[in-house]
Amino acid sequence: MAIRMDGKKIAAEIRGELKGRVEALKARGIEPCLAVILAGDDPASKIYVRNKKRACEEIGIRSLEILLPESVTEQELIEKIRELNEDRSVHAMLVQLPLPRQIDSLKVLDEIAPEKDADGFHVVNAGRLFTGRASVLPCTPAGCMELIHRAGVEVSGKTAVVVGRSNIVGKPMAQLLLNENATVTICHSRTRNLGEITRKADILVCAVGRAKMVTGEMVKPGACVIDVGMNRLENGKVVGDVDFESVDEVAGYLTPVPGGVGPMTIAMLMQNAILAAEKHG
Ligand code: NAP
Ligand code: L37
Repeated sequence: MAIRMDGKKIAAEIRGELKGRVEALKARGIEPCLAVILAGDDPASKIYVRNKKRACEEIGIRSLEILLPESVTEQELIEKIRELNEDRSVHAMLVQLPLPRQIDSLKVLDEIAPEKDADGFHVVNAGRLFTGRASVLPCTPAGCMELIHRAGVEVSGKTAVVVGRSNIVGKPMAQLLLNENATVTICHSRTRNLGEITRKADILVCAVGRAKMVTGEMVKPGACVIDVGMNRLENGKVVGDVDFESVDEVAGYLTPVPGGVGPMTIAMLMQNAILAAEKHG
């Protein structure tokens, strides 16, 4: 059986650590505030936004929830972002993805003032990450790195494989692993012989969105396997991209779903919001 990387527990520890930083800000007269924009009614997004709001409440960050209808126009959304950019009491914001299909996400994300970009998705922050300058890190990849570090898994010199190449998970994940001197391969929907490549990985990160696609025979014995996937089955159960039972037999370290990367994503979001208030409060 693999060692469990308990994101739920580690995220709770991190939130505890962050409370002190919130108190220090409040002592300076700054109440950190995170605005969360949710457009439309994607059911998964609603759950994630609710969990983000709860985490804010727990550690003392003011959260501002902005709900917009599925029919919202790109211009309306951009105007809301500009209003929040101007609002001195708002330190950080995020736009929950996916957005309704009439809206160009990249265009909208680039409207967020880079210093208030809690997700690190603004092109300037992405550019800073990819050119080796300090930057606000995308929450999910940052949470995965934190799990790897806290498990004591070495990264430098290791073979890492990331399955998935989205701007929000796969690409920044690969970059963070590269920054720590892993030898990184990125796989995607056109990759041939996926299993042959994943079997070489000392560190394997799966961010695809296909239930249980990574099975035990695709994993190197002893590998550290991070499951980013969140897939809701017809029976309502949430499972990852990793077939937990078969991979558990082979891997050295494994994250559960739920209770793995999800809570870490939120802990890193809280950290980004606090950092924004510390720097620009
Ligand atoms: P996405 O934008 O849909 O990207 C999925 C990636 O998987 C794409 O790069 C795609 O390749 C690749 N892919 C699709 N089918 C494949 C296959 N058969 N073999 C190999 N690669 C394949 O998704 P995302 O936003 O990165 O999210 C990925 C998963 O993580 C989803 O389940 C999402 O819900 C979850 N997620 C979880 C968290 C968390 O905090 N736990 C946060 C964000 C996302 P192409 O580029 O070639 O299409
Ligand atoms: N800002 N965040 C932003 N933009 C996006 O496009 N996808 C995405 C994003 N991601 C995000 O919010 N991810 C996320 C995923 C899972 C959780 C929270 C955020 C989470 O709370 N997961 C819990 C349980 C969820 C459930 O029961 O469905 C977990 O334990 O994994």
